[in-house]
Amino acid sequence: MTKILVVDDVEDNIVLLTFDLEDDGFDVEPARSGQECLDKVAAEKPDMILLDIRMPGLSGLETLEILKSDEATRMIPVIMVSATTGDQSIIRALDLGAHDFVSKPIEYPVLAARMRSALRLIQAKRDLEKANKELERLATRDPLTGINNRRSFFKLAEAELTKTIRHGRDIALLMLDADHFKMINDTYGHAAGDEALLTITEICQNACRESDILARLGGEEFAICCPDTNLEGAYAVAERIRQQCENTVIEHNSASFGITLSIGITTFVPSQDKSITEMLQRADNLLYQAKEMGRNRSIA
Ligand code: GH3
Ligand code: MG
Ligand code: MG
Ligand code: MG
Repeated sequence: MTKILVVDDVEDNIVLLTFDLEDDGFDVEPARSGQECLDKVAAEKPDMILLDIRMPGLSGLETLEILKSDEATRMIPVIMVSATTGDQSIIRALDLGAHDFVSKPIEYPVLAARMRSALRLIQAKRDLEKANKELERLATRDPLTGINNRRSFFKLAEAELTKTIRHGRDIALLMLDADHFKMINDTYGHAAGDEALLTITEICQNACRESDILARLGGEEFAICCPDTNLEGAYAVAERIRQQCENTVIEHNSASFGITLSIGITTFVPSQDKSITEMLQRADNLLYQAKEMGRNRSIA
């Protein structure tokens, strides 16, 4: 239900408006002053505010200015209610970000039409925000696991590396690859393989800090960038993940099987590394060694 905060210092005005608004199916919340409006806006999260201009204490304009300067309330559409048609403060109100205005005495059908217009606008804005979020997700996330994709990994890890270099701190990189993954697909089917990728993702997520950047680089290859982490710390993370995988049984349909990981670990070498690419190359070489040495191991 659409919630409307009706702000007016005169009780009769609130009562009359509430009657019409509720008749139209709106949920009405009254406020008898600018201050009460500000207090209620946080708690009630109205979809729209009808704001009287002339009020003792905080005026409608002052209230509007506060609403529009606060990130949390800026987007709520405000329709000003002015005492007379020639009210100069209407211009000020529109400049401050009011969506629209109506004059007293209120002709309810006109107000209702203006409210519908404001609600259409706010809906369009919401749809746009949602579409933008979805685009952002598609561009940065791996569709199967929901973690960062390769592109997002490089972007985030490069930014982290720049920060680390500036502050002379540590940064570590892990490269992980599932062992004999082709065999899992061939034996249990592709869907079981996908299930294994989800299990690996979850194990990595649980082993990581909030500040670590976890990504699926492609296929059955994952990478983790760990800021403020030295080789010892990174090795501990790798081993935690590797052992957890080794000890996890994956169930898919009636099959149950295990999965192991080979992991290459490296830290930033100032004399060699210009970017994440060099670090990743080194981690990949170490990963290859781990495979050569019999898989299911971490090599730093
Ligand atoms: P190794 O131990 O040397 O890493 O052997 P491997 O079989 O894991 O390596 P290989 O690169 O030969 O095979 C990787 C397999 O991963 C082949 C491919 O079909 C599978 N794969 C890649 N992406 C996906 C995916 O999204 N889902 C599933 N189920 N399998 C995938
Ligand atoms: Mg008034
Ligand atoms: Mg593999
Ligand atoms: Mg691979």
